[in-house]
Amino acid sequence: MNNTAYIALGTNIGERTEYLRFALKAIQDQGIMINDYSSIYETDPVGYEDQGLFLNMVLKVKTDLPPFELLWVLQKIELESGRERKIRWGPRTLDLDILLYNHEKIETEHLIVPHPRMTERAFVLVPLAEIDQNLQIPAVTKPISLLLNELQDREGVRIWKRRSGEDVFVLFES
Ligand code: PH2
Ligand code: MG
Ligand code: MG
Repeated sequence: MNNTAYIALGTNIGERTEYLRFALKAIQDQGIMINDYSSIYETDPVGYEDQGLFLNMVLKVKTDLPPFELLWVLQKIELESGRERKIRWGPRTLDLDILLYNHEKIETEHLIVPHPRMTERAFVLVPLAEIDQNLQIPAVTKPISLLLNELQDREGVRIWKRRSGEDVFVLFES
């Protein structure tokens, strides 16, 4: 497993925890190794505001998949969760975004890494910083902690289930 990627998970329809659990299981079943994970946060919707609250979290994974194959696998998992694409930034059963892939910069029609809006979104940066405060984002000089301090919407991101221990699935035990 030679590559390190960070993946953001989001869900705001139905049994949100079940969609997160489904995603984690499906990611593992694809041979992608979950190396670290954040707490689960409940977050106010950003962009399109007339929709339900999200659950968001971030994973650090190790994978042999090149970026486009990783994207393809994640999109397949989104579809298997029953996701339909109707409104941009609208409600979704499951959204799986590649935030970072090693230290690469990728700019293509279907995949942009680092994720173009990640530095503006507290629902991404708060869980990401929980995994690695000192993470360096390619082409961004400021450390995550400083980016976070500049964000207005941090109060829209509230801890919902705190991470504990090595095993990500402990998050789903009541
Ligand atoms: N995802 C979006 C748009 N807005 N808001 C929150 N709080 N969480 C999300 O994951 C999210 C969003 C588009 O992907
Ligand atoms: Mg997204
Ligand atoms: Mg997406």
